[in-house]
Amino acid sequence: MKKSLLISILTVLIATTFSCKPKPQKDYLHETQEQTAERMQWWHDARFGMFIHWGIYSVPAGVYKGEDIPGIGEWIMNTAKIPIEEYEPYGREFNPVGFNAAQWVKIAKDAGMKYIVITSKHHDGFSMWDSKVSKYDIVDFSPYSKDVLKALSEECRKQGITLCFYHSIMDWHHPDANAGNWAKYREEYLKPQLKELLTGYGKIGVLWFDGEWIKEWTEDQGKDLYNFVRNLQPDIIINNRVGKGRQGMQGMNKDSTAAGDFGTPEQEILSTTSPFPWESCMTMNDTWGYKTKDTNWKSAEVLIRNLADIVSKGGNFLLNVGPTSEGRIPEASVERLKEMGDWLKINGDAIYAVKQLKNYKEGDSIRYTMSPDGKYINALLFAIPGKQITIKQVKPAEGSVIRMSGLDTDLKWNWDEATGLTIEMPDTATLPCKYVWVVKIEGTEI
Ligand code: FHN
Repeated sequence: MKKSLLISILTVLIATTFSCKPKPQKDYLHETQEQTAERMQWWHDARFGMFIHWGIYSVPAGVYKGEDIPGIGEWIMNTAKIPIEEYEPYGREFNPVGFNAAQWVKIAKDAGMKYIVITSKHHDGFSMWDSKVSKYDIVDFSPYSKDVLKALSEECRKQGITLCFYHSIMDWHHPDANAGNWAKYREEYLKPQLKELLTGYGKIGVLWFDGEWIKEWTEDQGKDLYNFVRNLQPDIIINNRVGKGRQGMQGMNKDSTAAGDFGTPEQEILSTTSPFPWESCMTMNDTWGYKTKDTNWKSAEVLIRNLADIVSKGGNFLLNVGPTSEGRIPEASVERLKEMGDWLKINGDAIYAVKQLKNYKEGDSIRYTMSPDGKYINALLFAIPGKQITIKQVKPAEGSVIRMSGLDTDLKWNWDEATGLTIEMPDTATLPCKYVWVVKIEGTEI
């Protein structure tokens, strides 16, 4: 090749590679309903995910200067009014030598969870990965010095779990995260950090924003951030806290123009179904970040019923664990997750990838879901009050085989127009699980 030609090719290559012109952003805010549905299918099918609130707030674990600080653990800096110089030393102490990514992912997987959403940065501003635009991170600031998000991303890939990031827009530590310097913080810190997370850890399922209620943040900035994130990972799903649409803890949007792909009820479950996708996030005790003294655990029974209730209303359940500063998921959480996993091994058919019925419940103690092919209706029973149950909202197909999940005996049944469908229940001693029992009926909704 001639020298002059080689020089021209090299010049073009260098010019295109190092061009200062930013690539024009694609607008993802107006995709079609089909495009959105296709992008979100895996998430709708998944139904159950693990939320992980983990950061240097697990060091004080709810106690400051010997005093128990009320409220949620990850807010201790704010609640106890700890100045930055007194809070930073928790980062110097943070040394989670017991952290084992393989074990964490396995706990989620055995619980029947399909995705993990972990705090990359919470409101206290401490980054849980090796950020290039900050020294206030687990690698540069803490004795542990390892990138836990890297370890988790590799393990999630190995074990077939989708990794997702929680990221706080608000930041109590960064000097520019205030009204005067907000634009600088946003462009030179928030976005570069997100770019690191979205380019260094493989495919991320969901970007779960939070801290959007501060006055500096606007819906326009939210829409810009939505596009920024999707331009880096076009298939990613983004919650509605990217913008200003959410109405408090109820979590759903004020109007249909708000940015974000799903609503985020917090510590509550919608009272009915919604045409807009939603995910209910919830703690197992009363805190997101670890607190030594919070032992107010919900029972496995409550958690399993919550899952059934949420799924019958078309939502997802994002259930939180708050690991300790040593890197361990509290045993009480592990026990409950194990029970949920055992229940899902038997009854997962009534949870994963199911469709909604027109009427998701009958009375207070029956919830319904439908198999993906629409052939079966699952009645999720919160109680078995007698030897038989009668339900009015399902008409069985002729000759339908009706069974309880986990048992391979056919249940006797009778249907008539006036009384409905009466099904004989198995003997209590033979019930395959606890708390919620699934009866699978080939039939249609009335
Ligand atoms: O302030 C946070 C809180 O610490 C926690 O992260 C929850 C999880 O949804 N969200 C915020 C409050 O809405």
